[in-house]
Amino acid sequence: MALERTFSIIKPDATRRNLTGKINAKLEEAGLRIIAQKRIKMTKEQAGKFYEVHKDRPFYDELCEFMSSAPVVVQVLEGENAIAKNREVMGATNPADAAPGTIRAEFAESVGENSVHGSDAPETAAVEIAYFFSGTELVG
Ligand code: YYY
Ligand code: MG
Repeated sequence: MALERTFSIIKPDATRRNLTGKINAKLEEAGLRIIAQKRIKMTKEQAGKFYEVHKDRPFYDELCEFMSSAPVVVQVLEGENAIAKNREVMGATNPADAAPGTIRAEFAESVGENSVHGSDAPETAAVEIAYFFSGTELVG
């Protein structure tokens, strides 16, 4: 398979606990290359648009509050099968179900405050990357 790109966020619970480096080490050890990265603070509106697909879910408002509560690190990851590989290294959404050694198993605090986001498909990866980065910021 050719190189693929995916979008990742190190979430507020993780930046608060100073875990950016530890999470990046896990991504890199899994063979993912961080080809773009920046630390930003999202507005609630920005988080709301990013997570619009979940707008009718009961956790939506809390999720948008949380994602705008502290800085996040937005990233583009590149590698063979990067979307699936990142989902694998992230672990399950609920840390109680996440496989040992995964980012969420080691660092997530709860299903809501679960340390990382990762795109789930090529179409969402493309949209999510373009939401935060311009083409010239991606240095593969
Ligand atoms: O892709 P992933 O982050 O693993 O899960 P999603 O089902 O896309 O949900 C996005 C986000 O919403 C999740 O990371 C935490 C939050 N959330 C929640 O707070 N409570 C749930 N029951 C499900 C998801
Ligand atoms: Mg998702």
